[in-house]
Amino acid sequence: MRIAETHIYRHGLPVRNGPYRIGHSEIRTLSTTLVKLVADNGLVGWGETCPLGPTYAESHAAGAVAALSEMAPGLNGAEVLPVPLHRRLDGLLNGHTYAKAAIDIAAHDLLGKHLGISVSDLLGGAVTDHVPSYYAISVGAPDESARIAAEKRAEGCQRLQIKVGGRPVEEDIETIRKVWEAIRGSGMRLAVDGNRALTTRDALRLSRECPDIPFVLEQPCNTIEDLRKIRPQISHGIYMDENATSLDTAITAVGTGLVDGFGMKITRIGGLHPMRAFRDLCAARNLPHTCDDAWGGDILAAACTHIGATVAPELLEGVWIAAPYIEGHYDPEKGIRIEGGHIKRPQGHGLGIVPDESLFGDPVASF
Ligand code: 0XW
Ligand code: MG
Repeated sequence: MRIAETHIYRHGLPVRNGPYRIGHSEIRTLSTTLVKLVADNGLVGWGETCPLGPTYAESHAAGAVAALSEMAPGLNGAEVLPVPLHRRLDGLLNGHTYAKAAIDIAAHDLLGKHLGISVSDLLGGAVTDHVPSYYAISVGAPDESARIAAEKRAEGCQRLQIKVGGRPVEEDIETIRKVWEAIRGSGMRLAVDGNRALTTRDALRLSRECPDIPFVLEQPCNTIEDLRKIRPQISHGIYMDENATSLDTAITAVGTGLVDGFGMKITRIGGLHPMRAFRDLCAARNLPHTCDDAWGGDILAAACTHIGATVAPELLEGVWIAAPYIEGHYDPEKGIRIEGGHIKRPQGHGLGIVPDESLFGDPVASF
């Protein structure tokens, strides 16, 4: 099976009950980019990439369209098999993994449909149909954060992530303490995510002033050097997120014992094919990790859920999806939803969803 057509769409995703606040930014609306691959046998596969605005990572919505438009002419006739496809993509454009990921995801959707199996089967096989999710609490007032934490506890959520940074560290510490009081004894796991916004000074203070609270500190500071500096000085586990921009970086972080786990995004590492290798790298060193993306609708949510379903349950820190912040679904019937803190693994071939493409309007580019 080979690629015959590539179509690129842009679609607005206003943030429901926004803004979504993280250390460096406040998000009110996002623009996602969708890719439709049409194969020479007429089958269709969908992919998506949705940067979390222009400052979260080295990616942005217009950049996704430009990168995809740069690669698309060279995709006609390409085999829809991950290894040769990634080699072709790398021969068409250096880097830009967040754009290549949209093609990778569409290719997995196509291949699953062609073979009559799900994407999780393509990735080695699911170990659950009931994939745990987790909830990220925006940077907010301590009491409001604690109220949300109690609400998520009541909903059966198994893990919470508290966003910190971009304000006096005393407020972060008060928020962490109040959230902990709301979930203590529930068995819920806790991450404190700085999204690169904390100085090493404040990361150290936050850890030292909460020695009794068993959270992991996720990407507290901006650089890998910062993580190296604080690593020997704190007792809390450290997870890498934004710094893990490639398998190469992840291998070094794992091999040097710099981290205790990861928050990992499929589009940042380049798609489901490299994400599978990352999953197996973490399994080899018994390192927990998430299977997330920065944002995105049902296509990215399905992709994250499929790979998440293949992770050893004791290592899966959950699948974060943006569904709670998005009005409606691309697939009104099989859209990806969180129920009781879990996501049902999509059934059916490929991604297991059928986007209503009338939502996306006309393609911004077709090849
Ligand atoms: C919680 N997430 C997976 C979703 C937001 O994009 C931020 C991200 C994170 O952990 O940094
Ligand atoms: Mg994170």
